[in-house]
Amino acid sequence: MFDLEIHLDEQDLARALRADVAAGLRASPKWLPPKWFYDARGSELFERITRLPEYYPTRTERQILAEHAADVARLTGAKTLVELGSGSSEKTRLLLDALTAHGTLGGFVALDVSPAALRDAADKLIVEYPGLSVRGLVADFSRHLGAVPRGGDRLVAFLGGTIGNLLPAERAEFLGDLRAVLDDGEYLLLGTDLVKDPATLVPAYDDAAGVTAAFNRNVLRVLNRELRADFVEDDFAHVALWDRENEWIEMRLRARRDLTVSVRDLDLTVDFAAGEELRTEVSAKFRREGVQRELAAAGFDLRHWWTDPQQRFAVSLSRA
Ligand code: AVJ
Repeated sequence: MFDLEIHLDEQDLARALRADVAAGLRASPKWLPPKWFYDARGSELFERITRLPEYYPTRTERQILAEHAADVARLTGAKTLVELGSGSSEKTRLLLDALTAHGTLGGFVALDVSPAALRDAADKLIVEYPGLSVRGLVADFSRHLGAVPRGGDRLVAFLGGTIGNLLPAERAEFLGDLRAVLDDGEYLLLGTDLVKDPATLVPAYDDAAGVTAAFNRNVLRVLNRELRADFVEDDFAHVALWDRENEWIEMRLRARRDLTVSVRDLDLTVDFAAGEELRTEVSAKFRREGVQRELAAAGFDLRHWWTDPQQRFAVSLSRA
């Protein structure tokens, strides 16, 4: 059984994009939120990133989940798995298998801004897990957590290190909101990329094949299509840098020369000086103490911390 609930329609998305672009391109320094990378082409480029030799997070998290999914099932005894920002729900199968084997699982709820991703994922899951009730919520995890159905001994999975794409204040708000929709004793499974040598970090965001550069520039195509802007992709260089103070990777687009860009649907003209940078993504890297502190501040008790042998990535299990 599959049911898709829309909490965010095309019009809401269009309105949010306009507001973000209007604010971000008028700001100094200029910025755009990373969520606008993920149209069909951007999602496809992200899938390719996850298979690059330099991009270790996806395969490392999968390895950790493969090793500990049975622990997660035993420790939580969850009846409902809720996945936030589920995308293709690929790593979810490890959890669904473990919870099915443990005998407790009844339902799966996937929340994502992309109805296409939810439909594709659900079509496969209902065949692979007969009897599982599958529900898709078209929603934004930073705005619609209230849409997650209550009850049912839930385990919320927020994987991939996506929490790192939120700024610290946004993270605190998100974790607080999530804790507020959970009952005492329910669980959060969180994937966080860890602080490590910039010689490993930077190539993960600036690969030799240029896939991440294409992914970064894809946001300009989204603006051209959705808001009738006239960005020329080749006018911008892909930049990935490690910010030591904040312990995050930043992706930027750097103007190769003086430019004037128009965004017709916003009646906006934007000047870029040669060398000027537009920030398109922050990807924070974490340490155990920081994760534990942020979770505790939101009312979560970090109970388990699992990593790979090289300590590149961590999956933690916390109790609400
Ligand atoms: C969405 C968190 C998995 O920040 O690593 C990949 C997105 N950006 N390469 C990340 C991304 C550039 C990614 N996550």
